[in-house]
Amino acid sequence: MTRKLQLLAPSKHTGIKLGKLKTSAAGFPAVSSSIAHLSKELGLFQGLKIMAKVNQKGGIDCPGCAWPDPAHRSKLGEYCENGAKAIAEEATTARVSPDFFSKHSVEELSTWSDYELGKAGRITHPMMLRKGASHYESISWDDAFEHISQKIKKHAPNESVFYTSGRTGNETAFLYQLMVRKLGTNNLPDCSNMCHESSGVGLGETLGVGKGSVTLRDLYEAEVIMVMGQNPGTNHPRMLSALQKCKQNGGKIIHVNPLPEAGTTKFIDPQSPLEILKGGTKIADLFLQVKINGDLGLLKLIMKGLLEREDAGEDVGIDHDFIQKNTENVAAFFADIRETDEAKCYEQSGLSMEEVDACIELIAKHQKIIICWAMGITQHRNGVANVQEIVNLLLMKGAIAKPGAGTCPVRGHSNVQGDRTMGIYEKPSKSFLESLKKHFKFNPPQEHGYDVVDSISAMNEGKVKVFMAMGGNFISATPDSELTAKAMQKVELSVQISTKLNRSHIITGDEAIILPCKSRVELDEQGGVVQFQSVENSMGVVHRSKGSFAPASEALKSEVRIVCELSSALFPEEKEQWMNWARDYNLVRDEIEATIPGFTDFNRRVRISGGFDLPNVAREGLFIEGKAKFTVNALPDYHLSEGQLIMMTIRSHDQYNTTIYGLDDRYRGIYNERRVILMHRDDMKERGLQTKDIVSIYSDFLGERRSVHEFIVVDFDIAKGCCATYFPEANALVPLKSVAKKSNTPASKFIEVVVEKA
Ligand SMILES: Nc1nc2c(c(=O)[nH]1)N[C@H]1C(S)=C(S)[C@@H](COP(=O)(O)OP(=O)(O)OC[C@H]3O[C@@H](n4cnc5c(=O)[nH]c(N)nc54)[C@H](O)[C@@H]3O)O[C@H]1N2
Ligand SMILES: Nc1nc2c(c(=O)[nH]1)N[C@H]1C(S)=C(S)[C@@H](COP(=O)(O)OP(=O)(O)OC[C@H]3O[C@@H](n4cnc5c(=O)[nH]c(N)nc54)[C@H](O)[C@@H]3O)O[C@H]1N2
Ligand SMILES: [Mo]
Repeated sequence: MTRKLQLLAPSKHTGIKLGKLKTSAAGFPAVSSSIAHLSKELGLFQGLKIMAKVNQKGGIDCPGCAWPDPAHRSKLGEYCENGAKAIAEEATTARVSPDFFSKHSVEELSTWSDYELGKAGRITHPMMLRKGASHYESISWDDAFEHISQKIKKHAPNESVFYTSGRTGNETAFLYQLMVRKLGTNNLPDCSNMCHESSGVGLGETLGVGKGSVTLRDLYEAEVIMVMGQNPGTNHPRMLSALQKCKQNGGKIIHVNPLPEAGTTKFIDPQSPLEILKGGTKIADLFLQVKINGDLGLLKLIMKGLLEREDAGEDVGIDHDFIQKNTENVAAFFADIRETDEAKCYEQSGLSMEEVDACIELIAKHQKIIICWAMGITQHRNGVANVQEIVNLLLMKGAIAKPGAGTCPVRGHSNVQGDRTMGIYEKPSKSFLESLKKHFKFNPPQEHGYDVVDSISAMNEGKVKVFMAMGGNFISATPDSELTAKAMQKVELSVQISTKLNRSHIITGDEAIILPCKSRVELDEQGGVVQFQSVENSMGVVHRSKGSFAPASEALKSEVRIVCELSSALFPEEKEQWMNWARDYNLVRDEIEATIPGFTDFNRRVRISGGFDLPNVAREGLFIEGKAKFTVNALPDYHLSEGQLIMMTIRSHDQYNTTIYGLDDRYRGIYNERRVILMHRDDMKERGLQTKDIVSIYSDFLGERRSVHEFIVVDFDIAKGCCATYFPEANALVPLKSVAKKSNTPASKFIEVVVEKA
């Protein structure tokens, strides 16, 4: 029997309600919303008890975003509304037990939305979906490991793919990549491939390190912070306190976004009663409502403006000393900027001369400049070029490797940066492999592996037999949902190590296994001793994360133990070694110290309150071979045909990636509905559309057409010519081959679409 699954999430509506666009973030509504989510999932008392431990030194690292913790922590718990939701989601009392699976067939579950699947609760036991079966059945841990290891060993190493999502702790990540490389493949795609890969590549090539250069203190001291392509009020709410501190110290904030996001307009610190009474701090001094992908044009206009003002005798703070001592390729760069096609820059950015001049003025007058960015910059075909133009501007001003200045790519998942440091990377460096070889005495594979997009293509071509995921939701998070679903169905066995149910447990290979794991908030006891893992935040600080709550089910294993027991099945002759690691994570940290630079004295330093900093050449001004590189980047090359709009896929206030906490997007005033498309009034008028009309959206790319239906139009303050839908509902429109040059990141923020009334 073959299963007849619904490949795309259902398109049913949930009953839209529209409110007003909010102009401030956090404050009382954020506090009450956190409490509501916590009470619903786990009861008020338990909820508040957990929150008091989040992001305290030695406590639980918030599984939400990767924003760093301040030196002085709030007594109320250093958390935000969306951190509270992330924790409520994992600490929920709802359970997905073997009984649940016997009641619901996978065919039935394929008609549930991501929201409904997630709300079903925590998975309690290992489960297996046998070939042709309609329901998952229980399987013992030992049988599961044996079955997976037999399947993996049956095929060539490169016929297996091992995905990682960025919530995985360092110790798990290190052992997981070691297991994979011992098997003989570098097929280690991760969520970073879809996220900040463009930042990693762009920064690595120019500054010598694929990470940001600033610390929290730098943000407080900066004179100008540009926030580009980022929605901190929703996705990094604790960043708003840092922006607020910068403002209180006299700093200026420039917000570049096609949408006027609430948190960047005004912030009311929920942990400060005084702030709530005062009505908060105005955050952005200048809001530049760029068109989608107009950032490169804007940056070029700023840099050209600086050069021209200097030619006219004005002091605009171009740091020629710094440039001469620390950089190369400046001549070619200046020549390119001078030749910039201004008209095209204005057209692509959609900004006026007055707006750009106001921005140049702020940049010209200050030297301590930080640029922060996230997905609005990286998820473009020219994502790497965007990042490199940001670097160019900072280098021009000498605004790097100095207090109050530098690069700040704001990371997503709480340990996505740490996972990379641990070797979760399909293109490992020669030195990393050499270090593994020397220490573990085996020959790691040299050939690069598949990233996310290449994995999907390989699956589609039938080249992948086993797919395994350490967390995440590959099916919903990846582009081209229908193609990806079909590709996954060509795999023989798919394995998910997960906390909660999602579409990747439903759209599977011929056979599927679910290995349920403990979450970060839960107590992890091994050999009678409570263990902790370490994580690295967005600013390169490594610190502990220790859970303390009773696990959702007694049958759960920790991620470290799952990797070690599977490895024992794969490499029986090494069983003793792997089981020692499973019993004592200190021993894993010793291996990390022995193989990865920057982890000297790891076991001692990780226990220091607040953790320790990893070395960072860009922060220290050392760069590659001593020089930072200016680069020449072309303007984005696109041409919209008649009637086309540019669409971005973004997060609502009530979701964590593919985990949907609720159906509201409070700051944007959209309630109880996710199948919406935000449009500019003029674009609606041109198409004869009104708010609440139902439309189909078509994406045309390289002669192929993709479509989604039953989306509800919402009149919104968005840059003209642009529209927005939520991720993952609109992922079916993102063409697999529309990717960033060099980083291969899906261009989820730039989809050429046509919108038609249904
Ligand atoms: N609560 C919560 N927190 C999260 C997440 C979550 O889903 N929920 N996800 C985590 C992860 S993995 C990540 S990567 C981060 C994501 O954090 P963000 O990058 O803030 O998330 P997105 O919703 O993708 O928002 C992108 C922002 O860029 C803007 N934008 C889109 N295109 C452009 C453009 O071309 N130019 C400019 N200037 N702006 C543009 C959008 O309007 C939006 O404000 O957040 C992390 N934190
Ligand atoms: N169109 C579009 N697509 C996008 C994006 C976009 O902006 N637009 N953003 C991209 C980005 S930035 C990212 S990072 C990716 C995210 O891609 P993923 O990281 O793959 O997706 P998540 O939704 O974060 O994964 C959620 C699942 O992780 C599991 N999980 C949660 N906690 C744990 C844990 O502690 N351990 C384990 N083992 N499992 C756990 C749960 O089962 C949960 O359902 O999506 C990308 N896709
Ligand atoms: Mo991300």
